Amino acid sequence: MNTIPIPAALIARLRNARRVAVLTGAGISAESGVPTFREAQTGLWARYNPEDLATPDAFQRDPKLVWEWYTWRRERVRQAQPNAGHHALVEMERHIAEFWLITQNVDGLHRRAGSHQLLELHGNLFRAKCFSEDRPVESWMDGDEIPPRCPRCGGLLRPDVVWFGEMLPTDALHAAQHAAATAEVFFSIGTSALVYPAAELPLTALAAGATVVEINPQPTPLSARVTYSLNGPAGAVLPALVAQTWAAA
Ligand code: BV8
Repeated sequence: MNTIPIPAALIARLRNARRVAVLTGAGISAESGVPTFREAQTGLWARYNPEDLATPDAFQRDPKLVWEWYTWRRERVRQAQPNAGHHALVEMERHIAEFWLITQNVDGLHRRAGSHQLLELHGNLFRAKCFSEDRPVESWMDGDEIPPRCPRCGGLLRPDVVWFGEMLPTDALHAAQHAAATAEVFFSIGTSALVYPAAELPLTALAAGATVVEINPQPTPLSARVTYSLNGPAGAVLPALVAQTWAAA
């Protein structure tokens, strides 16, 4: 656990930090067995590019196909468990006075791990809303009609996630932008830093003078600009960082 060396200056910075913000992407769920967003999809879905399916046009063209893609993803996530990276962020939250966990993920694994100060920028796989009314439904029955119908108006249900070309939930986005602008330390974990406006958040933190830390086994467009680049899987780096910062203290 402590094998991964965390820079001493970062440990000291974290120990004195009051305001910390974390942005996560699909990479933090990779070690839970949930494929990342841009990883080659498997089985039936191998022939589709996720960015072509995660759009309102794709749903209007073929609502059944898009709804079944999300059903497949819900099943994958149901079989998954939060991993050591998710749990390390729950521990980090305990040590920081003003902590925000901003996620692009729609898998709900941070909530299942026990994170509280959580902002879901792109929605959640396990919620659905009416495509016509754009209003959430409490629950739905997976029957023979796919996608299921809205109990209020009979319109088609869709996953309550943010598709490409759609606005992010305003409250969550504004809270995330404020967290990024005021954080003393900002983490970008398991994201390719390609999707906007989420990818803007670490740049906002940098511009405000925060210490910015990237955790990713691969380089990203952000890597050259961050204060610290920890090149490893989140499930190993985060527990080491939390142990070396707070357990030893
Ligand atoms: C919008 C939900 C505007 C659905 C998703 C500038 C400004 C505003 C918009 C744009 C802009 N430029 C372009 C746009 C359009 C677009 C965009 O950003 N396109 C990109 C591709 C260029 N943005 C939008 O459309 C956004 N909407 O801004 O609307 C608007 C304005 C006016 C009026 C109307 C609208 C909406 C974006 C949200 C799209 N929805 N998801 C679903 O999930 O089905 S985004 C999707 O990508 C996922 O949520 C995912 O989280 C997100 C980002 O991907 P990552 O999480 O980074 O995952 P990825 O697979 O890419 O990378 C994984 C990383 O993990 C890798 O780096 C890998 O190395 C690393 N990794 C692997 N293993 C590990 C690991 N890291 C750590 N540990 C490991 N073990």
